Amino acid sequence: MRFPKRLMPVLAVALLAAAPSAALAQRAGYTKEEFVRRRAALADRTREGMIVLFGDSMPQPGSHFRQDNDFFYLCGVEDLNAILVLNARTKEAHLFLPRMLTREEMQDGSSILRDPRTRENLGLANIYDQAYFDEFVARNAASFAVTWLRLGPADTSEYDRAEMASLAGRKDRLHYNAAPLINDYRALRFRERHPAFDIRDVTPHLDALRQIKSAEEIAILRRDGWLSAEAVKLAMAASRPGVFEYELEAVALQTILMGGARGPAAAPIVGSGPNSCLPRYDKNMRRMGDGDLVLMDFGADLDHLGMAVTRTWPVNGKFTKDQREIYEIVLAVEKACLEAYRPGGTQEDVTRAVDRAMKKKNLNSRGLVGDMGHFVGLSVHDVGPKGQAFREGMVFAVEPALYIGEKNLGVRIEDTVLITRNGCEVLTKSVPKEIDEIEKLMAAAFLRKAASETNLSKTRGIL
Ligand SMILES: [Mn+2]
Repeated sequence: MRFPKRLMPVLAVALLAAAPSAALAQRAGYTKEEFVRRRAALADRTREGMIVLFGDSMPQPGSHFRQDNDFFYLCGVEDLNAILVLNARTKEAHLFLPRMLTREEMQDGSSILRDPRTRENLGLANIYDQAYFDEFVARNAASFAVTWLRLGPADTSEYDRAEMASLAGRKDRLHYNAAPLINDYRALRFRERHPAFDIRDVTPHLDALRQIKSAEEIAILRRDGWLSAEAVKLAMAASRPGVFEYELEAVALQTILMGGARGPAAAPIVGSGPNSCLPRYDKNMRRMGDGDLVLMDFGADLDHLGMAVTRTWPVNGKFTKDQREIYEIVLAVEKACLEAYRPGGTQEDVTRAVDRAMKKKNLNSRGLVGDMGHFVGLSVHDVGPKGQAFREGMVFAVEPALYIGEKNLGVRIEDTVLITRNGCEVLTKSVPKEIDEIEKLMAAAFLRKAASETNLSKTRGIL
């Protein structure tokens, strides 16, 4: 039996009353054209076949729903359980969404499926009820003969694909946990249902596109860099002996939320005293003592883009001789790294710059740990092939560190930089890192406790 093709899709959309689309309003920093350009660029790379990408299906407990990075990158849709199909030849994009029950709509508000402007708003060819997906594939089997799925792991706001895969490996050490990740399961299901299709991996193409930031992304990243730096600066000003680590986290969180961020991009790290030597410590429950150093690693999730900035400072506002010595080494190394971040530069150039900086101080770089750099974008540890030369539009976090456990003395200094035409722009520069600047800021804060409240008003409504 043959149905007329054009009647099949359940396009109730046009018949229903217009409802404001919350999902679109959230994307303050992006235009429709941005998503159209991204899809066209992906289609240009894959050239043939259909690209199928599934959106996230579960809300994150205790926080706002945050869409899968690759899915968001291609269409900006924040609804649950969406599927995007992109025809690589015609560049037409089709979105599949679940039809919500009346009861769900009364509680969550209606989805963009209800909004007759959605197709136009998102530059899509069609919006279909999700229930039509398998039939759509079957009807267009010739176009799907080559199908591009994401066969690599999904990244998150905090972890890149490789980290997600290794966390899954850790989870599966206990065989009772060994269920496949949802992304792998979907690829298996699709392959099982369509054994004749030539299934290819779209992940490397997504990674290649995501590593070069667009003008719209750069504008958001600049705001995010300033906002995240301001958050750490205010936490610095709020530090004094007797204050708990989580109080600094609270100051930073308030700052970014007031600036329109949806939350932190990664779990905030505030490690004082012995905790400053644990690179990934994020319990943040210790009361900070006189004479301790505190290390804070923080970044906002603003318009779906992350940020990374780390500073280390003395809780009482004054560096001791030991602290100063270690801090100056890490600071010299960080500055040397930043010099090497320019178009055409490589990781080897960064290593050489670090060696030169260390030699100047009659030290070798053996004690230095931590990544010299990682991509930043939709994820704080963003995707992208490692080991290439730096190119304009790439964004990196630079984060040398020294941890001296026996002295409870860990120092990390991290800035996020954008590679520009002839060097790099430090997006997180507004939080001090020079010793005298830090000491001055903290002395002023001690004198004027109200400083943090006054400064906080600067971050309001920056969107
Ligand atoms: Mn980092």
